[in-house]
Parts: sequence; structure tokens; C-alpha cells
Amino acid sequence: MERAILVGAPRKRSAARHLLTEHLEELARLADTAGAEIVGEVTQLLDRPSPATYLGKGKLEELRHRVADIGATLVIFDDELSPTQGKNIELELGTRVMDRAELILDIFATRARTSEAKMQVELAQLEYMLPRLARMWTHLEKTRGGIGLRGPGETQIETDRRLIRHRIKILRERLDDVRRSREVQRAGRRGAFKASLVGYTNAGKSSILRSLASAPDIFVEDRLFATLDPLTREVSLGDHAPALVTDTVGFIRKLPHDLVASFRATLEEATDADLLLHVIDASHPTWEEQVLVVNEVLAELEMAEKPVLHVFNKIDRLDGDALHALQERARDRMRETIFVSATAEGGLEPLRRALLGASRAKRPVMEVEVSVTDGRLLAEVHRTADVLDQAQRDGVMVLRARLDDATAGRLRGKGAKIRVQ
Ligand SMILES: Nc1nc2c(ncn2[C@@H]2O[C@H](COP(=O)(O)OP(=O)(O)O)[C@@H](O)[C@H]2O)c(=O)[nH]1
Ligand SMILES: [Mg+2]
Repeated sequence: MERAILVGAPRKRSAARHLLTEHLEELARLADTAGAEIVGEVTQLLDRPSPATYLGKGKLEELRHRVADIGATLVIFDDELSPTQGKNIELELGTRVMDRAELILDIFATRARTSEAKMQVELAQLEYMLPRLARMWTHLEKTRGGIGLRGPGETQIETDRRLIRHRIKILRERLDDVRRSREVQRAGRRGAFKASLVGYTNAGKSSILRSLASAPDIFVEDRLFATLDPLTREVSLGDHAPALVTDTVGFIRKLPHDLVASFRATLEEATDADLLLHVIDASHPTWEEQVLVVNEVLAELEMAEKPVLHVFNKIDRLDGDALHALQERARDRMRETIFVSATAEGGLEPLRRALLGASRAKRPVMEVEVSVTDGRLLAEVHRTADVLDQAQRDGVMVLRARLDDATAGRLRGKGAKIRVQ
């Protein structure tokens, strides 16, 4: 097992300096998820990171001693390291060095199960490597310098780059194919009310879907990034039409951009939703920062404008006073909030009610008139709308049904007369 030392060194004036302990705790959980044992921590507030080694000389020296004393095999920085910094620190310490982005990529790589997730992670890793490859070689040339070494180095890097670019192209093409077949699937489900669970990792998204859909097979774990693949389940709301609820990969602070980009296809399930359920761990001391992180990623995915319901989860962990204080704070800061527990008996009732309300609003009751002789259109009404009742009047079938605007438009185009009630 890797023996890891964690390093947290935010800038003195950054917002992150107040949350140094929490951020290192989260980094420790990430490292644990990746299978490393934490054997030490080094922290420092920096005026300005050194361009060459990130940490200053003294701190780096201290770190080198710690590594040697404890016998650490890995050093993980919470902050982003440039390729040059990473390489220099590695040379200085004589041990492998990683930053947070690399650690997250590694976790995704070991957790990917389906071929789609594997391709997405590989794509992100290659994109991450490409610029580093170049700078790594530049760096090597500088330190070795010698004439004669430059030629082979350049040839080598060109070959590597070409291979990587080629592989990236193939992966992109294959992922496009997956995306297209997903679109076909989605088109088949048009008309149903769709909600997507989004939120910080470990907030309880999968637990919520498991309980809502009574699906004990959905994987829940007290670890970061238990879920990588989108999973859609029908949730019965006691109304005619079930809602389709999708669980997706969770977000985290400093999620690597390449990863967000390559998971775009997966996250398009969420783009397509009528309503985002932003799940928040109400029992987490830094839930407010987590909300900001999630909103940032949503903006990056161009989902910031979607209707969103803030679902504060795990309220079973709060006592009455704490819950009351939380509710006040939350309602001050955001509209559309509900408070639930995925694990307490009946704890998800507020969410069920909210989903039912939203699904009814999207699919109001309309009166649909179809000629009784048009069996084909009648069948289509029954297939695509929720028919509440129907009666025949002078050769016309009059149906009362719940349907959305798009479906109403389609049926109108085929000859149905439709009035919103
Ligand atoms: N006490 C409590 N724990 C919960 C609740 N919901 C989820 N958890 C726990 O939180 C951890 C993460 O849950 P999971 O559903 O995998 O989170 P995800 O990463 O958002 O999908 C698991 O250990 C769950 O058992 C809740 O309402 N109350
Ligand atoms: Mg999950």
C-alpha cells in the first residue's frame, strides 16, 4: 500500500485558507478511496507559490526529511502543480508526487466499470498528459542540455504526441457513437417527467434514488465517487405517470476540467431533465462551499439556467435546533428548498410531493378530441399521454388526459383538437 503524505499550502489571502483543515480532510478521503494510507500532513500558508517548486526552500527541505523519516512513498498536494513544479519536487524529494487533479483521475480510472466510463476517463487522462508531456521533455532538455540529446528527445516526444492524439481521436469518435445511441433512447422516453440528481460527491444522491425507486441494487457507499455511470429509474409518485429520475457522477472541489469535459456525454442526461435535484449534505460543516462548487460545475456544463430544487439531505443527523438554524440560513440564501432524509422512515416524503407537483405542472390536464374512426391517433393518445377518462360524443372521443406541450403539439399536428382545462 502507498504511504502518503498530504500537503496543503493555500495562498495567504485566498478563501481556501479558512478551510485548510476541511480541505485536507477531504483530500485524505480521496487518498483513502484511491487506496493510500495517510502517514503525515504538511501545511503552510504561502504568500506566492514558487514557480519552480511551489513550496519555498525551507518547507521543501522539511518535507524531504518527513518523507525520509516516515518512509513515505507518495506525496499528494491539494493544490494544482504545474508540470515543472511536479517534476522539480519529485527530483527534490526522491518520491512520487501527485496533485489533486491527478488523484481524482486515478480514482475515476480504478472505479470506471462500463466501457463508456472507461473511455471517458482514458480520454481525460490523455488530455491531461498531453501538455505535461511537452513540458516534461522541455524540462529534461534544460537539465541535460547536451547537444545530441536534443534530437532523439524531440523525435520521441513527437512520436508520443502523435500516438496520444490518435488515441484521443478514436476515443472521441467512439464516445460520439455512444452519445448518439443515448439520444435515440432519450427520444423514446419523451413525454415522461424527468428529474436529475446532481450534487457534491457523498451527498446521498444514490441513496435517494435507491429509496425513491425501491431499488436495493443501487450502489451506495460512504466513499467519494461511488457512482460514475448515469442510471435512470422509474419512480412511482402515486399518479398515473411515473417520473424518470437519473443519478449521475458527483462533483467535487477542483474537479479536473478534462474530466468534466469528457463526462459531458454522461452528464447530458442531466441537461435533458425538466428539473435538477441539487442534493446537499445538510450535516456537512462546509455545505455552503459545496453548493458553490456544484453551481460552478453546473455553469461549466451550461446548466445554470435549469430549474433546480435544493434538496437538503441527511437531516436525521441534525437535532431540532440545528435543523431550524439550517432552514433559516438555507431559505435566506436560495429559493426552492426542501429538507429530507434518505435513510429515515418516510424521510423522502417532501421530495415525493415536490416531484409530483413539478410533474403535474409540466403535464397539465387537457381535453383531447379525436374522431372515433381514427383508431391510430386514439392509440397514440393513450400511448403518449396519461388518460384520466374518456367518453364518446357524436362520433368524437373526448378524453381528459395529462400531457406536456410538446406532446400536445404533436397530437394536434395529427388532427387532434386539444384544449387546456
Ligand atoms: N445519516 C444519513 N446518511 C445518509 C443519508 N443519505 C445518504 N447517507 C449516507 O451517505 C453516504 C453517501 O451516500 P451515497 O448515496 O453513496 O452518496 P452519493 O455519492 O451522493 O451518491 C452513504 O454512507 C450513505 O449511507 C441520510 O439521509 N442520512
Ligand atoms: Mg452515488
